[in-house]
Amino acid sequence: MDTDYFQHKGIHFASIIYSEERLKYLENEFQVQDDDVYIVTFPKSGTNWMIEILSLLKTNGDPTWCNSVPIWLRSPWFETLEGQSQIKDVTPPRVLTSHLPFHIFAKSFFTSKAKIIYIMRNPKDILVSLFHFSKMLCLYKDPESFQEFFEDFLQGNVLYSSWFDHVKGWMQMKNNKNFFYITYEELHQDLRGSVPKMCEFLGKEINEAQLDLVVNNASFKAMKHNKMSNYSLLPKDFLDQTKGSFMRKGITGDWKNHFTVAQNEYFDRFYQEKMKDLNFTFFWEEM
Ligand code: PPS
Repeated sequence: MDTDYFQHKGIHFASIIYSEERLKYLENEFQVQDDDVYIVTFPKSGTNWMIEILSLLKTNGDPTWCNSVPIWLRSPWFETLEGQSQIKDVTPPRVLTSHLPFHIFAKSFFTSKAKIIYIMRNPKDILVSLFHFSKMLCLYKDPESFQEFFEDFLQGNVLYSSWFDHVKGWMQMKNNKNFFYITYEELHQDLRGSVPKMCEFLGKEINEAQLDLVVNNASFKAMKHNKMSNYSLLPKDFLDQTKGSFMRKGITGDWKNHFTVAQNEYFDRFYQEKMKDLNFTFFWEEM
């Protein structure tokens, strides 16, 4: 990690879009509202996909809002410096987005009626997605090699640090009624079947025609072509999409095209060791 990063309570942040002061404020003073919904993820888990789904649910599937307002204004990033002013402009009920780990999330959430939707993804695919993303995003040093990035990811030497700790931290909430978890892989396999589960959690009623609209308008193809959702409105010096695409492949199992047999075996050993005390079988482990 280079000098533009700082550590806050063991987690790596980039000074350009975060500050220690704001992180402390969010943890200790920010007032979560009872009707807030937070989309929480480790980076590259399907965060923006979920923002699009929830945006469409808000409009009963009508894509006008998604097609006219940038995704980061529909659901501002909770902990970024820019998010600070954007959150103030959101009309309640707010849907806010965060990559924060459990141990530094807003304390006021835990005494509120607000809800969290936590999305997880096979960490092998996250690693690959983040590797490509880090070549485009100014917050990252261009990785020297896939092998170097592979090791950095396992050691938590990336923004937001360890995927393993993030998931283990948040999954402590798995039996809490205000916490809903789902995987990228489940969304990918059956979006039409997954959306009603989210609606039930959110207390949202939706008919079949509206469900069709949500599913169609939140598809990879629709989002890739929507300039409000594909981050093409961001300046090139922040996100350089001549080096790749934010909406890159949108598939499961792309790690198979990147990992060597040795890297895969090493990853599996590392994963088993790190996750053994969680006692939980993830959807991608059964695929
Ligand atoms: S970020 O930067 O952390 O906010 O990224 P995040 O949105 O969490 O994850 C980006 C990956 O999600 C894929 N994506 C989708 N896949 C399928 N369907 C839809 N609609 C969709 N929207 C986003 C996106 O392509 C990134 O994954 P990769 O593997 O890089 O393609």
